[in-house]
Amino acid sequence: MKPEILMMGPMMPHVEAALDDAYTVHRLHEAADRDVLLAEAGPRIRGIATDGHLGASAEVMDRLPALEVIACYGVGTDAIDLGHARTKGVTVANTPGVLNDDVANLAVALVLATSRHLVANDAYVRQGRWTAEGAPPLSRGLRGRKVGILGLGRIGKDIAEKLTVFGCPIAYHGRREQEGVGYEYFADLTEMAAAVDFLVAICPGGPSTDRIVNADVLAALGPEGTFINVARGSVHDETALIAALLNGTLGMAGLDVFADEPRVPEALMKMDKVILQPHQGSGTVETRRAMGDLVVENLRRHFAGEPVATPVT
Ligand code: A2R
Repeated sequence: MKPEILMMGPMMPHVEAALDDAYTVHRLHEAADRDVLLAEAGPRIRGIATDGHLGASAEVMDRLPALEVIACYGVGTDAIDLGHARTKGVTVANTPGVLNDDVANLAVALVLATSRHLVANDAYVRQGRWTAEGAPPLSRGLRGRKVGILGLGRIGKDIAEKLTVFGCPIAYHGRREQEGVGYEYFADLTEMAAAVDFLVAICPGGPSTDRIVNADVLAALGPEGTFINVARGSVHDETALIAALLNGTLGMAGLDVFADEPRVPEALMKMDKVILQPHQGSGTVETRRAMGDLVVENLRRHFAGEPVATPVT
């Protein structure tokens, strides 16, 4: 008999096909009545396939007394109640590593696009302003402009390496200084913001980083500074961010993540000193396929009695 698993939302077709092949899959998003599905199939469900947005709440876990494993499509596990999973002895796996390159590339793209006014200048051409008004205001170069990375982990290190090639000195902030890392360390985030031209957030979401980029940090970054967030929308204080951009105490922003996705505040949509992306850090065909393969592999390993490839510890 195939093990039974719960799918929290739609997944890539190749992932759904592989999971259908190996398991009896209960699709929560397709259930006419979720309560009925959980009441009927809940006691037999041994695994959850989810993503970084849908996660897995304590409430859902409690409806699944035979739950053994949660496989998350994404590296961020802030939507999964990890403490509850631990208490229940449930293994949690995510998809770290395979998305580093593309998330880092998007961060670099946002650094380049903000500094060179890429989106505003595109509009400038399309609106006929180049012919009507002449050349637009000059943008800024990158060489020598310092980048502070909030969260120098797997992805953060890739961002640092890529931006070094552009001639950017790198600094970082985390809860501790890392051994063997040559970049300048700041124990205080506000102090780092005051010392850099770009602040790039790539730390996990969750309570410990909730609105860590607050009004003080943004003010320290300053009118010539740019804030880039490819981490989680919970990491910045969105009200403070909008205020700082509106009153000019912050220069620019490049945002791939928002406090209440997919809703983006109207105020941000109206500003041309902000570049907006619909949470696409890992959103390439290649990376999403690799993430999907890893979800399938983690579940396969678990049900074969092997340790998952990428456990969340
Ligand atoms: O604090 P440290 O030294 O453990 O450094 C980690 C840092 N970090 C924090 N920094 C400041 N305040 C915090 N409360 C805090 N918590 C964690 O974030 C570490 O350098 C970095 C996370 O690195 P990794 O665990 O290797 O994660 P990865 O794969 O780079 O992904 C980062 C995040 C995901 O959690 C998603 O939210 C997003 O990228 O896609």
